[in-house]
Amino acid sequence: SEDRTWWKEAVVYQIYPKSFNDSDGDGVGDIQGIIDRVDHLDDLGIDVVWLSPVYASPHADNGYDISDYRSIDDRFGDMDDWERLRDELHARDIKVVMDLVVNHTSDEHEWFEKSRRREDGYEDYYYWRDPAEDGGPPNNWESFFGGETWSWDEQRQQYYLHLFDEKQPDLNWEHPQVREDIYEMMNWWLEKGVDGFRMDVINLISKTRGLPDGEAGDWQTGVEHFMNGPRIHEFLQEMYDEVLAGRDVMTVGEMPGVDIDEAKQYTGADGDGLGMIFTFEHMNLDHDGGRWDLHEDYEAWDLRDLKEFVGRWQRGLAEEGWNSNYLGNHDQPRIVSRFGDDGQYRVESAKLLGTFLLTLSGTPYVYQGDEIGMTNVDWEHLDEVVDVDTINHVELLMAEHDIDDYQELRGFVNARSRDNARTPVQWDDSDSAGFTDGEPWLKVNDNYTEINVAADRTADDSVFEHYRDLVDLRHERDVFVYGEFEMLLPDHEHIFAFTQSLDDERVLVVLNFSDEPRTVDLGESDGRLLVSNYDDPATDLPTLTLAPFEATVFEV
Ligand code: TEU
Repeated sequence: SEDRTWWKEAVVYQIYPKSFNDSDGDGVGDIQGIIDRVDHLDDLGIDVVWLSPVYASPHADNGYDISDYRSIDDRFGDMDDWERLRDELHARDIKVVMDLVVNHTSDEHEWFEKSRRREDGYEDYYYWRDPAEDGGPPNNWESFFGGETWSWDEQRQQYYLHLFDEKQPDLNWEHPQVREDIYEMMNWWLEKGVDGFRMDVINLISKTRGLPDGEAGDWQTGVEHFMNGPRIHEFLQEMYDEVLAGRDVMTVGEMPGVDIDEAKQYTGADGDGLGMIFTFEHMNLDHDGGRWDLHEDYEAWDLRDLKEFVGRWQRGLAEEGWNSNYLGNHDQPRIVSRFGDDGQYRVESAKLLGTFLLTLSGTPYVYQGDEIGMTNVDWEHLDEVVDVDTINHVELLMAEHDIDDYQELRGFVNARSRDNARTPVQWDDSDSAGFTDGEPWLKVNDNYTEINVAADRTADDSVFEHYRDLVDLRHERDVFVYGEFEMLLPDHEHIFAFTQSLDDERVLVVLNFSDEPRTVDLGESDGRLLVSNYDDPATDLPTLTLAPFEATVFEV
């Protein structure tokens, strides 16, 4: 982390294209819709856009099931649109990072179609197996979306492996030609001017040879055979040599089930050549086993666990590797509903979370809509939900717990569903929140008349403006990017306080993660206020009385 580079200093903004902005009234967001809103991004001051998949896809998983890596889906536009978007972003000094989904393709990809016909050269592009002796699936691995990881193919008369949906068959990375095809495709996109890749579940691409049964445990059965598998480092190093070496690009590997030592292998100086990874530890704070394990208190989490996690990773990658910081994305509930208060203190807590995200060392990722404090949704009926992960898990839970009325699970779904983050961005208070002139593909949150970009940006206490100020501050002061993190009050249940130091600069961040006033002694006697989310901030160091969800940053 001693080497300074643009992507370490960048603030990344994630766009989920289906839900961002619709320009043609078909109810689905599109690339022209993004172009129409590029100034919103520019005003926020972000440096990089990570675009969730826009490639040709049947959308069984909203584009994470790709049928052609080299074309743009009709829903979103065409390659000319994409090139115009690239140019509009580049003209504003904003880089564009594409989602790279290469653990699996769609079953409608021509490779899969050739493979199921056993066409010459394509027989082994995927994991095909005969049934087990009892006629059932070849092993006991469980899917991320619940249920089995094997589906029967009538045409080929064999099972194929899918760690996600049955329409997302896993590519066989053992086959050298598969890897060559992927590297060639990556090079093709880099030559078109993309500035990097976010690599979808990239630590799942190597599976234990022979695909043996997994041990049943707290998590999905089989993870020990497909997370950080035996050839993962070899494959990533090869990708580095074939594609990334010598190019000034940003890479971030999405990696469920990774610890700090592994993170160093993936991103460290003598590692595999990735820039950074997304870890999931903090996404598991509100559940023990799987996120869909039904238990009481499914919304409860403990700030001390978050502190333990953040402290460990901030320090763990301080010398080697690099942190990427996120609180939410398109797979998670809305951050203000999960970690803040989406009622009385929505504005304050949305700003507190922004303060937190943008003052940690590492590269921060802002998810669309969080810059105005968008919230979770009430999923009144299951037929309002589109997400395959939610629907599958609800069906499994109903069977497993003998539930026949969705209403018994509604609260749990409201807390967990990925669709919370996928509702259309609320631009203004007109019909469908200004997202579309048509019928939106997923319902708009009812609160759009109150919570929307137009209203927020004209309000005195704008969440957007708070984010923008923090982005500016981060650009001005390297201490927020490269600082050395030190936790204060590690055992406090409600206050998250830390300092960052770099050379002779030091900053103190104090966050009250509760809906009550809290008084703390920080042991710092002098400080100049840099940021606050209240009009009358607490500034009397060393003892501060913080209002509910008050967030304060000092130079000390
Ligand atoms: O997500 C992978 C992942 O591990 C999860 O966040 C997953 O969505 C969750 O565990 C389901 O319960 C990535 C993408 O971000 C996600 O949108 C895709 O659905 C998935 O890979 C498959 O491509």
